[in-house]
Amino acid sequence: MANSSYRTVYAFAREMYPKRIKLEMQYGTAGFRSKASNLDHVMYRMGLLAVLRARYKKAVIGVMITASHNPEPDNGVKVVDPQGEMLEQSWEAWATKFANVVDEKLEDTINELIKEFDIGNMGDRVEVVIGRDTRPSSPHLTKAVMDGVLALAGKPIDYGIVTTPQLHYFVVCKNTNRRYGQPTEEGYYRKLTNAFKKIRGNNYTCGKYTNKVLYDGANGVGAKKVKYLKEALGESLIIDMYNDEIIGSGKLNYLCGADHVKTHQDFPVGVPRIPNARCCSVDGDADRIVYYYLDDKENIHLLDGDRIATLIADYLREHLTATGISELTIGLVQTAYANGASTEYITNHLNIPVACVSTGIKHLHHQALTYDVGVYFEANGHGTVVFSNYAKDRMKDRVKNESFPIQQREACEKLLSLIDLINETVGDAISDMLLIETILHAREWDITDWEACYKDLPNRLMKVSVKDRNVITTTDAERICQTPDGLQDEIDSLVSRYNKGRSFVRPSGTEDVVRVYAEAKSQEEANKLAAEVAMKVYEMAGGVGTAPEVPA
Ligand code: 16G
Ligand code: MG
Repeated sequence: MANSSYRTVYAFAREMYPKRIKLEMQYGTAGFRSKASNLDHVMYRMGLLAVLRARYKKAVIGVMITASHNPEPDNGVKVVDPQGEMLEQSWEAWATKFANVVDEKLEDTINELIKEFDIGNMGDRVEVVIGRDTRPSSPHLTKAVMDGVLALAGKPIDYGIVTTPQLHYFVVCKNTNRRYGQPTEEGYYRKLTNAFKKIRGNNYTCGKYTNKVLYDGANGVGAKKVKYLKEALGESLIIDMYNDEIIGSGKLNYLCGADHVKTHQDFPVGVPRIPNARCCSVDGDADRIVYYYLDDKENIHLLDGDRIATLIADYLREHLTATGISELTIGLVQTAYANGASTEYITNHLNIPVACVSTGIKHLHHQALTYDVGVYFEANGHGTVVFSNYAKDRMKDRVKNESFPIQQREACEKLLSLIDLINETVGDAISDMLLIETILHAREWDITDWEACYKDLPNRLMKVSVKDRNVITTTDAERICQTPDGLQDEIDSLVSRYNKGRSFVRPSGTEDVVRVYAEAKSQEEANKLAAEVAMKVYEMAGGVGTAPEVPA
């Protein structure tokens, strides 16, 4: 299409999505998030941006409409790059610019980007695949994205309601010419369940492991999708589903879901309180998962992303060693939120190198790619494993080569099946659950055996409202605060008074607050340290509203 005609189309479409609000939006760690009613023009403009990105990369681009664990009136959007990664950082700034520019300047901004990246072929019918979660606002916002795609003569493909990781998977399938799998929901379930059944065999229970899990679907897409999975799994894993009231119930993430359980260390509503039963919760777009159980005294025991990472890394390392391919490297990636006890356990007991990076999946994923087997998890339960092509090829070669010992060839075969079970494109609650269940089954463990690996240090998370959260800047993977001047010295001095104390502060990427994390030997000490640090932030970084309360 000639430039003049695409302009006519999009100028017409633009009228349908005028920018009515002044609110400045920022493309953050998880794209744009806001009240759904603020997002019409943003969605339309992300449709435009996705087409330009697809033309620039000469590949299929994804757009996911979701606000993850946020409450139902919110919504959001993020752009998925060709290999399933989050949108490249330099384009985040363009996304922000697109979202905020006044209507009259939109066309100029588009042209600026076309010029900057020398995007010549404005007639290419590039594909943009679009998915959405179960929020009532999502169909309407999908239409806005699709109109944006059409306005620049791209080809929108609407996958309807899917999990965020499913959308990442579709993008990668399409961009690898289906080598990664079939770009359909059915293809996704088939790939995961075939691998799961192959690895676990017909022995459904093993030692202390039982093949039943209580599953909290957060009243979202994770509940809807697990229904299909249950059918495909049959008796091999019995998933007792709770919190599956879906569209328009207003209950999405409400007092349930992975974020609620992790943040409040609180057992979700809707799940039966059965002592020692293995439970898991996913979040509103099913890219996070945490496990937990209630003990006989009804105390909740949480097995979060750190536990999941150690369980997986230990198991993979064992198999990797068994392959006999000695040059393959394994590493584990965490953020500063990882419990100090987990880092100590991985380093000193598992002997696996640990890297610490800034919060946000793109940072973890990127670092994980530097290993042949890169395990990454945030403490909140978002993570996966990535394998290098080199590792995959070496293992495939060894399976076929009969001159290697049978044990080595079997270890390679097992790892290759595990790779099929894992959604390498992004953290995926459903795939992670199947992987965790596979490992617990292989270990013949119940959930308390898993918990017994190490003991978490008590910790506390707080937030502080400040006038401008950007006055806080950090370095060293967010562990050191650079500004405001002197704040880090104050934190150091507070921390030094506590046994096993550790604390850091960072501006949130998704909410207008500063987050404070603290851990120490006892819960009382962790609470006190967090409150003291929060108070320093309040005093030195322009706190607003009520000051944090510091226990005596
Ligand atoms: C987003 C990130 C998540 C991170 C969280 C931190 C992705 C896909 N999601 O949800 O990884 O843990 O933000 O939120 O990157 P915060 O900046 O508000 O603490
Ligand atoms: Mg999520």
